[in-house]
Amino acid sequence: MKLDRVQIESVNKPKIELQQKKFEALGIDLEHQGIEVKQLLKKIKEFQVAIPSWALGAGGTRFGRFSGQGEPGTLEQKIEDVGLIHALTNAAGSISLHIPWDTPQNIEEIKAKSKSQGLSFDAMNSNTFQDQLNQKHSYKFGSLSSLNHASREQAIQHNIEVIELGKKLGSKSLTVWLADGSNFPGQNNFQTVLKNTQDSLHKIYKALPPDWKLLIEYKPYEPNFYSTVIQDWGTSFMLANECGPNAYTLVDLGHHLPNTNIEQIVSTLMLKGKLGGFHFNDSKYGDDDLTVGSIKPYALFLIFNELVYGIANNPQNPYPSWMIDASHNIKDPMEDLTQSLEAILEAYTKALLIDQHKLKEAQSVQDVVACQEILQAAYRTDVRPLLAESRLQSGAALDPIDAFRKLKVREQLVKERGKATIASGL
Ligand SMILES: [Mn+2]
Repeated sequence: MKLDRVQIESVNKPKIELQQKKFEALGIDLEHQGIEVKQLLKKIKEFQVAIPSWALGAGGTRFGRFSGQGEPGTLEQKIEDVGLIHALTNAAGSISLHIPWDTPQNIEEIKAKSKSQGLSFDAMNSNTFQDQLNQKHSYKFGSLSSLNHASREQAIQHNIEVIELGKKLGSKSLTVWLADGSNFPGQNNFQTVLKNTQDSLHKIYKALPPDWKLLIEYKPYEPNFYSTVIQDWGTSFMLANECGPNAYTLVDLGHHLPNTNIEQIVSTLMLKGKLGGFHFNDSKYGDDDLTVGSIKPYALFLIFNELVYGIANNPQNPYPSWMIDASHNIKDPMEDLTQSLEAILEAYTKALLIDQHKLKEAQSVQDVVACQEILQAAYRTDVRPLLAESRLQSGAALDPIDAFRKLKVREQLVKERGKATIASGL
């Protein structure tokens, strides 16, 4: 299924008049503050977030999974779903593949399919956190950190194969997330498993093309509950430094202990030129993988403040890769992803409104009240008419969720695919 512009225009039409009034009013306010609306719109249009291939079906917990209907059963259908989200939002211009769940059978066909939907291939994701059918050596007690040399070598080889596949697809980065760690004190020698991981990552890094990035993700717990080998940004940063200049830290919002100051981590990594990528989601307690912006939208805005500052002031840091890494247990995954995209763009746009010059001035005279006023003036601005305008100018939907429902996208997918299809993934 594909949406054409005429269909999207038909649902936009009744909303255009009111949208124009709202956009005009906001524009007057912003221009009055010295903000160039045209420039702002350009930045919003350019901001693209990758959708992972495992996010198009219903997620689940270890207690169960409740399937939706019309889920994409093949990689082609997953690409189609991302294409539909992109057509409605103009914000999801790439797909991030998980190997082996979504290994393409025919590379040229998959490339043509994604091109026809206006999509490119973002980071490749390896998987050494579970055993695959007929796999020779188990990852039960670790992969890149394993004490078993054969398991370790197999995991390294898998990552190298994922790079080779990514090269054919036109991807430019490999994301490594390890489940390695221990469930009980005494189970692992911390130094041994860290050293093994370092050696393994180094071998993978050596197989990386010179224009690629190696993104090292960290997480403090789960599925191992006593320790994980790459537990925090410091460990990831250290391993990235040891690998070389093209290895970076990847921040996943859900991979922190409660109340961690994530914006400060972002700031530190960008100063050191080592923030390579970002996984968006939201959480109340742990790695809840909820819709972006559904729990802590102000924290997301503060993180974007640091990202925007870093992009403008840290040429030593490459432009980060953006991806949504959430799980959709009870909502329609496509609607849920659309909500996440809106929250990301809202936080980004609000961060762009911060008067950095005034903020620096207020900081220099320790005017704490003014500092807060400056941040919150940006945060309290309703930027939704700007986001809608950016979509309108790009041929996307003024209100993507409303359009998704009015154009009966899910109903059509159910007709095409049936009720009982199941997407591979988490
Ligand atoms: Mn992640």
